[in-house]
Amino acid sequence: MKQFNKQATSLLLAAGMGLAATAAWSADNLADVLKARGLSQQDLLAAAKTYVPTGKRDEFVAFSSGGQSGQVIVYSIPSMRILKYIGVFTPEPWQGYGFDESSKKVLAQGRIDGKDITWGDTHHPAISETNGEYDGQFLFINDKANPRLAVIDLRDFETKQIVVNPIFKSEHGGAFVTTNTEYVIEAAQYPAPLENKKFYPLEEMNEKYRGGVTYWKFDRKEGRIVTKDSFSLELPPYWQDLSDAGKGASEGWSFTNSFCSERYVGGIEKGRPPYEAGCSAKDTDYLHVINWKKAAEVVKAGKAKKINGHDVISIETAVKEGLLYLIPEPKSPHGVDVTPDGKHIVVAGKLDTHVSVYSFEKIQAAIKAGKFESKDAYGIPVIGMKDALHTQVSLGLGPLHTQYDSKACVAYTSLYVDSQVAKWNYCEGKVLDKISVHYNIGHLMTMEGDSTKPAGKYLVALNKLSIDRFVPVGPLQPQSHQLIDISGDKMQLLYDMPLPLGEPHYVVAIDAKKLKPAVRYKVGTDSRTDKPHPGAVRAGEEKIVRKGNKVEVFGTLIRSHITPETIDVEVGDEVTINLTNLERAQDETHGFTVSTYNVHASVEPGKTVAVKFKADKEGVYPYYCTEFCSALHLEMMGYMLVKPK
Ligand code: CUK
Ligand code: CUA
Repeated sequence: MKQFNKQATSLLLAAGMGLAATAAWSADNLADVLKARGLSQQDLLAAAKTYVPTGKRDEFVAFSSGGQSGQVIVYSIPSMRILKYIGVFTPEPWQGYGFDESSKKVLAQGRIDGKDITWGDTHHPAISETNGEYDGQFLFINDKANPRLAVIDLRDFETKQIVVNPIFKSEHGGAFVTTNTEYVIEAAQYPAPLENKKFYPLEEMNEKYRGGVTYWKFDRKEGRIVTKDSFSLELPPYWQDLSDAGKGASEGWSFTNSFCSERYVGGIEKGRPPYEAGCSAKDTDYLHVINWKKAAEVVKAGKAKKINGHDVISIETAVKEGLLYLIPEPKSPHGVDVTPDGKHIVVAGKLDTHVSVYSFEKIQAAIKAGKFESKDAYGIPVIGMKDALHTQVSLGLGPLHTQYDSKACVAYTSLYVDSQVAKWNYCEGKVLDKISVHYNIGHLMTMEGDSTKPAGKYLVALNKLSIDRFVPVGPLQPQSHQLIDISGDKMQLLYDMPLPLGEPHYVVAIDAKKLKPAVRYKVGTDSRTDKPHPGAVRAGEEKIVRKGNKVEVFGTLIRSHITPETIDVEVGDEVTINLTNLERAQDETHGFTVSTYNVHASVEPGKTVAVKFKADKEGVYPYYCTEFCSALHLEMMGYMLVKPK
């Protein structure tokens, strides 16, 4: 603390003296500003640690789940400046996502049972990894409500693919990637019949309802998930929760928590206790320990069954092949987080004050020796808790999630009920420090903190409540992200950022230098397929082609002109307008819309986009560029003339 005050004071003095020497205005004197704004030396130090002056850039880039918005929010650290929203499961007008033809096709991949689903409940983003380290190439995120997974390419920060889980009805334990992004993992949440073809009453949960884990095969070269090479493991109707992939020592394995292994059938209307009571009756639930590498071989050997056209390893096969084990874990846990070296698996208690640190070595020894304390109701071998535990540490009320530091053995765990972050040593099992956060922290995140090489430095607390932190904006308040300095022995709170788009369950942050985003597309690219767009034309080749009642425009955009300038159609015509942005200059995006036809395109340099609609009403419709791109931006327009038939 002494050291800290000395630093702050010298900073204050240095800055104050510099200003005093050049400016006579009292308002420009640092000491006066501090006084006028009621700021302390500690505030000044926090500001100096987070302020990024104009022209300078942040050190880390964070990808936050957008929660109920179904989007991803990108911000940078330590300034906490928001850089971008990425439309994922939800239309996003600025990017034309859901308003142009190519992006509509991406959203349509997320149709379920023939229904368009244009919202999502995003929970867990995951950055692609090489050798367990973030490589900055791709981002994955799950949708809990409508079990889906999305692939975002970090060359252009665009959503490229949505896959629908063929057997789950909700999923939560994902997205987490294996060490070289061979697979993207997601686990079910609320059990349901896997086929989903037939009704079964809740009373038949034990027999007919199932959970599971899906391993989506990722083709890095194509940047897409290959559904036919993906598979799932059937699991009992224990309500699976968070998962993590093994790494280092535990590479080839994955871990999935559960709650409600009671398989409780509600509820009050049937004279039984409600779910929250019935699901917490037992003292322990099960950690699922899965050998996914071996599971992939079992699928290759043809031992999986097909459910809805998807390879599923039955519980019976998984047990026979030695793929699946259970370990008791204290009552209704939440997060499971593998340590950077892969040797330990940390399970946070939620309804128990402890974090339980399991040893992968001990788990393997028990498996090798065939030392199991019992089998569960589905015949899965159960390893004794004592035979697998390294240590247990009582941290406080409501431990939820754990992240790691660059310092050996140092972990941070969120305490939801206590509204605190606990810093602790998982090797020796002791608490090192605690800091209060405002309020009810869910996840927390350290820089690259779930990789094999955490970068340390900063921690972000993702708080569920922000009461009294920001200017009130009505009953629905923003979430809050609090930036904490973890470089010293004591944690220091630096900054509060409101996050106004949804509940950002989880965030991942990567060293900004690892990201290599493009500045423009190769001319004529369809950004959603990464392939040449069939509607692309070069300057001078613009044309309008009419076939029956189909009118197709092949146009271009360049400052400050839309070619063609007029489009003549007849009522009832189906109109497709392809537009290629011919700009070479960086950041010279043009937008495009046609009055009242609910279409919008964002056309970045090199991109080709198509919008499509039926010209169903006679009249005069201006179209124009929606980005203020030059002094003649307002002149960048044209007319669509819809004549009567
Ligand atoms: S969950 Cu939200 S606080 Cu979906 Cu990872 Cu724990
Ligand atoms: Cu192009 Cu405005």
